[in-house]
Amino acid sequence: MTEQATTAYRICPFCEACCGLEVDLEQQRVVRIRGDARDVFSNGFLCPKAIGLKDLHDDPDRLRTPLIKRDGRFVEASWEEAYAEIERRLPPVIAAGGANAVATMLGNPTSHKMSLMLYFPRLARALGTRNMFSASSVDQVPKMLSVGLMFGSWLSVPVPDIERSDFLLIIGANPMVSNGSLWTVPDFRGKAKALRARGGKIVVIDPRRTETANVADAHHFIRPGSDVFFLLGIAHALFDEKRVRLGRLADHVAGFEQLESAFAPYSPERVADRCAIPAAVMRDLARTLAGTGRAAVYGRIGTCTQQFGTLASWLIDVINVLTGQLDEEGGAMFPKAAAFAANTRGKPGVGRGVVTGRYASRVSGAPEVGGELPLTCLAEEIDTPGPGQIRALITIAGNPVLSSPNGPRLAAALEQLDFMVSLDIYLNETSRHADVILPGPSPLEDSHYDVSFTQFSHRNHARYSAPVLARTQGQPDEWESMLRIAAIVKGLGANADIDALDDAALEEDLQRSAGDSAPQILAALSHLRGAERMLELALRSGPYGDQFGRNPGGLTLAAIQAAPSGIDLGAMTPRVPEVLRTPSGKIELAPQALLDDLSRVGAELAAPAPDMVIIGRRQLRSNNSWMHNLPVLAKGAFRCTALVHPSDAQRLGLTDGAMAAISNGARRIEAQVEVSAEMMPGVVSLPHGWGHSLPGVRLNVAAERPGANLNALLDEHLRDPLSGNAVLSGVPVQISPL
Ligand SMILES: Nc1nc2c(c(=O)[nH]1)N[C@H]1C(S)=C(S)[C@@H](COP(=O)(O)OP(=O)(O)OC[C@H]3O[C@@H](n4cnc5c(=O)[nH]c(N)nc54)[C@H](O)[C@@H]3O)O[C@H]1N2
Ligand SMILES: Nc1nc2c(c(=O)[nH]1)N[C@H]1C(S)=C(S)[C@@H](COP(=O)(O)OP(=O)(O)OC[C@H]3O[C@@H](n4cnc5c(=O)[nH]c(N)nc54)[C@H](O)[C@@H]3O)O[C@H]1N2
Ligand code: SF4
Ligand SMILES: [Mo]
Repeated sequence: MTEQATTAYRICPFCEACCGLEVDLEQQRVVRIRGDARDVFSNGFLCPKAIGLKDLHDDPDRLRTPLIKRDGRFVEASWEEAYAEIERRLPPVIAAGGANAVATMLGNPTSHKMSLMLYFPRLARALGTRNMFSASSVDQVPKMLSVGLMFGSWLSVPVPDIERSDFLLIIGANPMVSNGSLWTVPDFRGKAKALRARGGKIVVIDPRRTETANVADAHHFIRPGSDVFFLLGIAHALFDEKRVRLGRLADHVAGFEQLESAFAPYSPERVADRCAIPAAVMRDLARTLAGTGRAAVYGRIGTCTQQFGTLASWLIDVINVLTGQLDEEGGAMFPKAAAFAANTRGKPGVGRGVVTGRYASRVSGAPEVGGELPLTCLAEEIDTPGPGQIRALITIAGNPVLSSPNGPRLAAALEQLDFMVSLDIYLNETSRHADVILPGPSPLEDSHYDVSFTQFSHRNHARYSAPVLARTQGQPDEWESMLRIAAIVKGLGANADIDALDDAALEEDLQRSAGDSAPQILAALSHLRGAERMLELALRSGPYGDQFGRNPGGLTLAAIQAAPSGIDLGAMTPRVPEVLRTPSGKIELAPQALLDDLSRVGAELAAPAPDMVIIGRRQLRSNNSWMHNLPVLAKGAFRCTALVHPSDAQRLGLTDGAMAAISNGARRIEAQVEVSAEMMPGVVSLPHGWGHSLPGVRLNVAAERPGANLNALLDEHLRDPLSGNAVLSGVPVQISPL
């Protein structure tokens, strides 16, 4: 080590596990990345992706200056030129078409960037458009909706208390690879091992025998898209066998009386064929969940991205309630985040709840959910002429051309826009359509606090990362870029005083939330600006905060800054009824919209299984669409393969390693076959986020092995009608050898 050697600490921004990393530096260069053994939350765990932070920072393809498209080609530009171009072209679109003529699309990395999370609402308010889209509607909106209806806020997701649990039923999730989702649980492997070592059991329900199934006690194949039947079977069995016990929650639930009759038609024996899981398995699981000590049901992507996503998400928590496992130690519990959680604000125990459908999308009439419209409606809103048509788009850390069903239609639609801005660090499949690209700083040059994932963490904690490396001259924070665009939209011009704008917005917020104490609080925050100032406000007024002096010793930003490995805030504790924000102050077990949707289930009960259906999967050395350009992750065996069961391979004439055509009506892709007994017969699995062979992108490493785009095959019209979430799982396809 040389004299200049230092160690810095950074929360990994690549997945929801949010591991604390130790970054060794020499002369402002990263020489080593390890898990931070002293991290109060992740205790030294890391996965191979973390090492990619260095490659990302050093990636010559990562954008470091804005790009402006001139005569069809991108040229490097200064920040002033880029903002000037936005000022020249965006306001006329709004003047001509109104606020809704501009759409926004928020992608997944937004949730890993404090700056984007905290300031997008400012930009959205300035724009005032209803055309807001995000990756949430190809992901977790069904869960947000079900918990919103049941518990009163969109992010009140119960998570398994894995360290004290004796039994986990994991449905449509592969935390061994994904490292957990809507469940921030670094080192799932270690925690699963510990659970089993103390005599606990894990059961996995998945159409593929996954890496998680391999560390579980049992695995059952399920016909894709049929989780709702399986869950109804379990719920039915709980009533049928008189195993329902509400325990402490009995006083805090509403709608209980309606459940038994709602589940009556779905005995395990009746749904078994439909979901391809024997009735005895469902009955046995019902018994185990109700009878063993502490247990939790957890479901993720597989249970959300299907036509009954909201119902399946709801039933998971209904079963947790009916078995007496919700809000109990070792069951499914509510985290209590140190900052930003809606379920720690306002009056405890009661609230306005959530509503949907305050407006609908113009073309398909899809209801608004959580202030957003389904991402699968974006293309039609652009390419269908008429009043209210989208004419400009701002994408923020999103790559919907690869991540959203029927990407090719969306790509064509983006070409028709009058103007497009991408806040993105790459010139990729989506940002190539932009007129201006504004790159954010590398994560190593950026500070961080997990605004979202502290709300899903299996243990409460507060951790802050200061920038590890100095920023390139002139590189603004992403919150500044968003405020600049907001200023332009408000007619204040590209050179508006950003600090003054930031102050005014915060003052307005405080006026609403703090009333008379607003000036005092503002004064107490005056040493900070931007995202840090909002963080300080949220921490100090949060559930562990110092309440601006009223709770001496409580949390402040300075306190967590002084603890580079974080502050532990303890295991989850029971929160019902305080956590609830429903108008009734109860857990709504039987929201009418969900009961009504059961009629769709009844109609589907007899639907025959198609010959072949396609599902997705995630991979350890890959992250959605955007990490295939990092050499350390891209190396090794080719991963964008279509897994098929040996019996299907034989029947369809498919050979391991050979190419196959996969088609869905007129849509067709070509992918490399991998024959694997881990697949359920009749199901093919292909990862999403590949297909880096489109012209005009600057992803030199990814282009070497571009892979196939699963979403070029999927249908943008297939949605869960309640949540608007895309159907990505269980779509019928044909496969033949090339
Ligand atoms: N068929 C199928 N499709 C799926 C899924 C599936 O399971 N199957 N999964 C869905 C899910 S769960 C998700 S979350 C979505 C993801 O969908 P998206 O969010 O649209 O896609 P990502 O691949 O995460 O792309 C992230 C983009 O952010 C950029 N980026 C990365 N870091 C930064 C940064 O710091 N600042 C800025 N401004 N930009 C940055 C990247 O360059 C990239 O363009 O995909 C969905 N699509
Ligand atoms: N390494 C890595 N980690 C990631 C990501 C990544 O791309 N790479 N992406 C991140 C993102 S954005 C998210 S949202 C999370 C997702 O986190 P997870 O939900 O854990 O992700 P997956 O690994 O896709 O697991 C989904 C599982 O559902 C199964 N499945 C598919 N269809 C069905 C079905 O109809 N029913 C049932 N029961 N199962 C089904 C699939 O076979 C798969 O094993 O992962 C995050 N973490
Ligand atoms: S598990 Fe997720 S957060 Fe942890 S090191 Fe890997 S990518 Fe980063
Ligand atoms: Mo996601």
